[in-house]
Amino acid sequence: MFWATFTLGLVALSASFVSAVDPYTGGDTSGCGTAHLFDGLPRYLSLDTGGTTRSYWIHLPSDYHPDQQYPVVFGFHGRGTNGEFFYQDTHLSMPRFSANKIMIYPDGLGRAWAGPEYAKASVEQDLQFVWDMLAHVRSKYCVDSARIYATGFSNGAGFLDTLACNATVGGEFAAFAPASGVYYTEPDGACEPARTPMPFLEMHGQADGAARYAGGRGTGGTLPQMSDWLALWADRNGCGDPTQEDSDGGNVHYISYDCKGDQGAGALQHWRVDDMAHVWPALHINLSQDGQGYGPAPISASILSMAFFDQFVRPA
Ligand SMILES: *[C@@H]1O[C@H](CO)[C@@H](O)[C@H](O)[C@H]1NC(C)=O
Ligand SMILES: CC(=O)N[C@H]1CO[C@H](CO)[C@@H](O)[C@@H]1O
Repeated sequence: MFWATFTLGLVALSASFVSAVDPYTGGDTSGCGTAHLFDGLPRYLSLDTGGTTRSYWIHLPSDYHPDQQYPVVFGFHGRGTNGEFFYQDTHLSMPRFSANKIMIYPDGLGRAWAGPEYAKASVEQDLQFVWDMLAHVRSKYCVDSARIYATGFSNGAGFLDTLACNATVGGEFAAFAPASGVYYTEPDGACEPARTPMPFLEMHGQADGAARYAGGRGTGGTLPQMSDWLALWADRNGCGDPTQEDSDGGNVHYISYDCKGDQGAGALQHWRVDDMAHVWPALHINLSQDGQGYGPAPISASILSMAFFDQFVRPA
């Protein structure tokens, strides 16, 4: 089966990439050594950030060990929903996706993330929220600061681009995996990523009516064409020419770039699915697919994003 082969391939690759790089060893580990209740169950936390109370869900592995440093994955929801919807829709907390990771599902202010015109928070406020969540999580839980990642859907995916373009806050992350993103803050002349490359895996449907592949006017401003978005990150990441593999009878196109740096191999990847609508891609119909009248997708964003993250660390 295509998926089994592909996933095994990634696992084989990941060992060689990671060993070639010295991982970052800084970062607050004061949250290590404390046992918690509710391991393996979602927990709702709140914090003060810039004078506002904001909230997020956290999910620890069911066999959480207080002295083990865990990778952390943030999942940013789409517009009009919240962190709880995102984890229910993506199933990302299930052990088959994230057995060894701490999952974080933040709530957007007014159910949206900064960047588009409809957002309630400014870019500065939402970046500050991410910064403050990181400090909050590290002070309570045992975090491997070389392995902090972010995924998201639609408006939440678009926010990952904004995050990666900010050297201070985005620099805390090792890789990004947006699905069906609305990249309203691109092209951003002020995009100053912390490192080259900032690894990105993007998944997008060509039949997406909300985050249109061809770009143009969206509900929150002007969207870039996806080909232009890819070219921007290929340039920022110092990538060479891409390779393309087509599958599923020509419906699925996998585009991969090798870029600059020790972790440059595959540091920019894109899955284009011709018949796919505005959904979180999943092999079994989930809530976002059901809402769009779209059936099972030929790719799984929950599998692909986690496998992508396992290939990258924040370097020393
Ligand atoms: C990044 O975001 C923070 C928080 O909004 C801001 O203070 C900072 O100026 C931004 N830019 C850079 C380059 O870090
Ligand atoms: C409505 C819903 O959530 N449907 C499915 C989403 O996908 C998972 C598997 O990844 C199914 O278990 C759900 O039933």
